[in-house]
Amino acid sequence: MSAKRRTRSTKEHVVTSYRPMTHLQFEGARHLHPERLPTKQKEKTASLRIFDVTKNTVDKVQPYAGTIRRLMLSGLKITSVPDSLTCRMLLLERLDLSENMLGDGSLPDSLQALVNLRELNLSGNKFSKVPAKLNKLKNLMRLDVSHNNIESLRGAEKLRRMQVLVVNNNRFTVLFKDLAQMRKLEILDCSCNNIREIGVEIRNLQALKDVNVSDNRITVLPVDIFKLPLLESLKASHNQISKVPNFTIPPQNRHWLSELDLSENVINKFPGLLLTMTKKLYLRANKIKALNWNSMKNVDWQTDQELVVDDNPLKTPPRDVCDCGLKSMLHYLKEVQADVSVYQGIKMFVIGSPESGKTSFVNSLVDNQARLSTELYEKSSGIETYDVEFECTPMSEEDTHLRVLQLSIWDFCGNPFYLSPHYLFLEQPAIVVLTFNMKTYTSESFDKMVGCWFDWMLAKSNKQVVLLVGTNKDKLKLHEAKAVCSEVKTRLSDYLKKQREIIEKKLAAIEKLKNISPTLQDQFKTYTTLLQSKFTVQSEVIMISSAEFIGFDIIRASIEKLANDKKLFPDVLRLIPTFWLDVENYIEEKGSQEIVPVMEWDDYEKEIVGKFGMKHLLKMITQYLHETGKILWFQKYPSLEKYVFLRPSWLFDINKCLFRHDLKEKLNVDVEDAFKSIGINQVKFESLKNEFLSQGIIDKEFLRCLFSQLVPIEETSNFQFILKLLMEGFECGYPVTKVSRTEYDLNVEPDDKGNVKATKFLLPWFRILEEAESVQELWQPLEERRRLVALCKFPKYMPPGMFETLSVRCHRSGHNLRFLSHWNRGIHARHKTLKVQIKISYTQMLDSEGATLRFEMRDEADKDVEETPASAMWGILLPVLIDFEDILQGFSGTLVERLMECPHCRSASFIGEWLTPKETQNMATRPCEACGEQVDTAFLVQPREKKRDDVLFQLAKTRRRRAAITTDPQLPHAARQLANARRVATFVLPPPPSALPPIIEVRLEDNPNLIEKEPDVSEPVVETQVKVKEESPEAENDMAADISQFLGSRFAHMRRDKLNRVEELHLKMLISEDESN
Ligand SMILES: Nc1nc2c(ncn2[C@@H]2O[C@H](COP(=O)(O)OP(=O)(O)OP(=O)(O)O)[C@@H](O)[C@H]2O)c(=O)[nH]1
Ligand SMILES: [Mg+2]
Repeated sequence: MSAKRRTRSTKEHVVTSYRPMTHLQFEGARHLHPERLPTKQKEKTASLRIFDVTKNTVDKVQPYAGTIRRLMLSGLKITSVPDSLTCRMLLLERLDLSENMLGDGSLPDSLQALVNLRELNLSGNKFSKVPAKLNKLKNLMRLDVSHNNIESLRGAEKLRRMQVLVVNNNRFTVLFKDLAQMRKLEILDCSCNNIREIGVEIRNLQALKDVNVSDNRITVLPVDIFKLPLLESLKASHNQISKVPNFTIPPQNRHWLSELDLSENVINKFPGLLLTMTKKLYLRANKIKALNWNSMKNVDWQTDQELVVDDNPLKTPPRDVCDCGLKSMLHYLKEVQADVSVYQGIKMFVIGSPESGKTSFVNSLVDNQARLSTELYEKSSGIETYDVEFECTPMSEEDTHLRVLQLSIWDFCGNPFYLSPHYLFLEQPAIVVLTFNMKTYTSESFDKMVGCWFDWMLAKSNKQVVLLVGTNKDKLKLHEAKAVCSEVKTRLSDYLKKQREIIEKKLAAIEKLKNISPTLQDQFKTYTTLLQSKFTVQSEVIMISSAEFIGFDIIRASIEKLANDKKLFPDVLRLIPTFWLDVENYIEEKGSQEIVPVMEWDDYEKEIVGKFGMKHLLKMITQYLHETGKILWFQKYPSLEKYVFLRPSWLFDINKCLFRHDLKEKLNVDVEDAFKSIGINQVKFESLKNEFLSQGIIDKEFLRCLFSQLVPIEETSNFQFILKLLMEGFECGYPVTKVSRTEYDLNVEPDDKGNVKATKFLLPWFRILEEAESVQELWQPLEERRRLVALCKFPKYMPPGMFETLSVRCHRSGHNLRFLSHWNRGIHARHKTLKVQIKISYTQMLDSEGATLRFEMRDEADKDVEETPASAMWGILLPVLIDFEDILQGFSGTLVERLMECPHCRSASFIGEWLTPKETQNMATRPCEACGEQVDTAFLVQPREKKRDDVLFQLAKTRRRRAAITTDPQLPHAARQLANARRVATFVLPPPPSALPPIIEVRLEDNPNLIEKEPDVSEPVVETQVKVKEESPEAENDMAADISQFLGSRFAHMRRDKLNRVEELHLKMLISEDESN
């Protein structure tokens, strides 16, 4: 786009003209063209074109100088602009100095004074820098510095009014950083440079309409560019773009691009999504092998859209089909699609320490080529998802059936901030890839790079399937990399051994006891389950390099092998009925259309069943969609089970608005006009921001600003819905009110109608305050009063976020607590009716990663009148404990011990029996093992009354728990209710048969014969074998048969995994009880 060199070098004269001139450079900018200036303004404009710059000419111009608005000096071979020329041209609006021999320092100082200058053309000169004076030209709107040798825009970066910027054919390597302030920029041409990336700053450039970044070295197109609301044309051909982001744009922000040119790049996956937003899509000369129906099915057949895919190694559709245009491609793909089988896919979570190479790994895997993430805009936050399809290797040579594994890859940001929010998503079935950087690995860093991630994963559940991946192989010699991997392997097996030892010790301690209470039994059962570690770690560390694309064939093979493992993933790769796929497509489409793609279950059920019928299959299909990452449905979380998230990425985006490690930096923004319309100016924004960052208290309006990208600021009802979802569904916080400048009341009382109207919310995750002195002032005087103390000890690891969730639950009205203080590790509250204070806090153990959570109640009643009875305290404590147990249910891999403190010596010497308190309840006192004192059991277990049942029953009812797993009619009423409340099965055996022999041996064995008898039971079934010692062999046989019959009726049809050491233990107990009789 070089301007024509004007070589007419006449020495003639000065020409002044009132005719507006055509303006080649700004061809694209029609709306800015001088021709389109309001007529009045146009008439007044005086243009001056000079064909000669001898002193004589300049002198002649002087008299006009004060009135000249346009000065054209192009193609005059001038090497410097005389100061005298511009010094008096104060009205100058346009200055054209193109096609000269100007270089750095050749512009006059007087240029700075041209406050009216709107347009400056310096193209085709010899500048190596932008003239520093330009920043002073505050009104400059159009700047052309193309065809120079400029490397950076420094010197012009402050020109906030810039609308058209032409910098093509220079030596820029970085540009976007310097554009950050040009929020009015509409046209940007930076083609033919060495620019490597389109920086995050593009987000600021919301006015952009026309962008040309072709002929650079760009490798990735950021999502943000597609989110620009006014973008019409994007030219990005002749770059090294390998990937087009897989993004979703809320429907209200979607608009059509008239043209998108991605020709001559290295894109290997057909970016079908772009067809839903582009009239003309050019993908010529890339590396695309196939177009797929899924990404094109939403294209409107009637439109005159254009798709150009010439010069790609395309296999489907065949070339002749492509040559006939988009419609023929659509026809072809639709037909082919009809006989393609679809198999169930799987999720793959990629976790690991920050900068361990997760995103690079994922990108390389997705793109099937080396891809390093670049620091600027690919630094992760939250979760990013990608979909990949792998063709599975045929099972045998005859197997001609092509099976495709659909992998939904979730790239988790490694920042420790996310450990808590990401727990929600860490679920089976999935393959977990744990990455660590082999180059920076040292023996000392094992815990930090690998160990802590196992702690994190296994706390949630020990059923994890893990691939260990060492990255950065290119930076090490082979023997070094191998040494690192073998060390990691050894350390990991030591780590797991240690984990086992801890549990085994606990088990041994219980087994030694003479009396095994139901609580201990329960603990025993949990420990045993933990011991039967179901998680699978690939035996060898896979070494990869995302820089050189090494090791990815092994990764693919390992993924395929795991996905094919029916024991680990029984449903993966099963054939999906077409009916399910219809539902899937329908939901996917719906999800992409809704601004808030969340449905409440009842509506969802009504809609899907109304359309497709088959009500009885709905849960199964929904579960399938959830397991394959198409939707999110947290059916294990009572507060969330009623919501179906039709588009997972939407939830991740919502999370990213608030839960992000770099929130502080992200909040350094200028407020938009839209915010001002709801009364938030910059000053207010700053003060609300500070309130949030320092107190963890977020204002509703501030939250609205944070979400404005996803929910337009005027959409109040959508915002209210999200707010409810966050506070009630996700239990992120609770309402508070501001009392004075520095004080808050942490309790908002409902109005007469029971509605809570709140404008501020406390989010415990952001509450960084330490315990205040005021807490001790109220707490300390009660030191010697009646107390009830329950403890939850986590000997190994307390999963992050537990306390925060608990604190939100404790705040619920059902608990009747009035919060007095809430700090980073604790809450302090008073009961609303009883005179009791409660403090819940946790302390990290100094010598290990373990922690102790302490629930302490202290009586505050007037001592002389009447002390608060222990039973009343239990009435407050028990619901809190049960709430906590409910949270623990989601962390089946977490080792936790429940204890009660001795009211005398204050050591945690009693087992916490709040779940199964039968035994101690029968006693009046119990001796403390630490001090020997007899302790009133009222302080150790909740009183044995119907009341306890009621508490549990109420809790179970209000939380709408699912039915109990067990339906054993022999289970006593209270136990059954408890089981209901906790959603676990409890086994209660009837009394033993009257005459048990003195010594017996019970062996529980897998019996393969039984499997044959019951073909539908896939797990080995257990048979009991009983040996008895009696006087005569006949008597032994008879007795053994009796016992077998009794035990057999209990266990014969029980699956191996259900029958564990608890039952064995139970049998032992029965026997020993009988012995003692
Ligand atoms: N040479 C080399 N560099 C790598 C490799 N993998 C990652 N890197 C570089 O390491 C840095 C971090 O990589 P990322 O992939 O962003 O790391 P991450 O684990 O996603 O980081 P977070 O998302 O912030 O937790 C980047 O600068 C990458 O270019 C590799 O295999 N070889
Ligand atoms: Mg990352």
